[in-house]
Amino acid sequence: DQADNYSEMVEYTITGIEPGAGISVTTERAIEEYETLEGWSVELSSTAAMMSELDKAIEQEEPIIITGWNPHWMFAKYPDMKYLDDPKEIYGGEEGINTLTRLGLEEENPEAYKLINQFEWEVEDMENIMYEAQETGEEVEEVAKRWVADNEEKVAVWTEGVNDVDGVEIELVSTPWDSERASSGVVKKVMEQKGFQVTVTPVDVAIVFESLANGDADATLAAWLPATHKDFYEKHKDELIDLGPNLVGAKIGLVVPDYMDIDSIEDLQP
Ligand code: PBE
Repeated sequence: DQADNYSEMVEYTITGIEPGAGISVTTERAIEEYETLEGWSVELSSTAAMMSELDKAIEQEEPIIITGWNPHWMFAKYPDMKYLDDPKEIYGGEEGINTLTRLGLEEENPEAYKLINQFEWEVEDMENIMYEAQETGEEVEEVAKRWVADNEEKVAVWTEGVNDVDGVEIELVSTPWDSERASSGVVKKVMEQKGFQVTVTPVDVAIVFESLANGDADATLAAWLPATHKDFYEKHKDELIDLGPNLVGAKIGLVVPDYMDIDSIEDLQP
């Protein structure tokens, strides 16, 4: 049947992103757990490479299965796409993006801790920054700075009760995706306005968790939980502080163009 053809046409390959991403690890697990994915593999390269494969496939109406997520601009650019059902819930349900800090930050740096703890925003906020950067070609960090200037009311809630400091250094550890460039860029700017000196270091997800656990970094705004970064979180959860979601309503999964006549990971063929 049609699903047979799709599986063969994509050469039993899911088009993925960077090997250091949570969604890459999760996809390896999906391949292990679903009988319909037996013998499949995930091609790992980069988000840009995946997006250009998607671009080509859609242009020629060919089948493609990508590792997709929200918030991202992929659904703004290609609205006719859908998540495949995931009855085993390998990719989780609704994800949040959590804020984590190293042990001891609250005691050693209460002003920073307070601000970081008060940071929360909505999918729409993050997406506005990502779309604008995508459309104008500006760096996400530049758009994030402008967002801070344009959203004084939201920012005021995060800085409420936070005293100004004089050049206190803060090391935010992050990941390289646009979503996290947006959140880290925004919080960096807000902290700088309070007198902090902020460094944002983008690294692989594993390093985000390791550097918090060993105290090299102060905090991250980039932990996708409970599913995407589950393995890393489980490994290090006793060596860090989880301040809960700074954004709710994120999602990850396998995504296909609407013209593919399948709905579930279980419609694929081994
Ligand atoms: N992502 C975007 C990342 C987190 C942010 C879903 C590609 C991942 O670790 O999979």
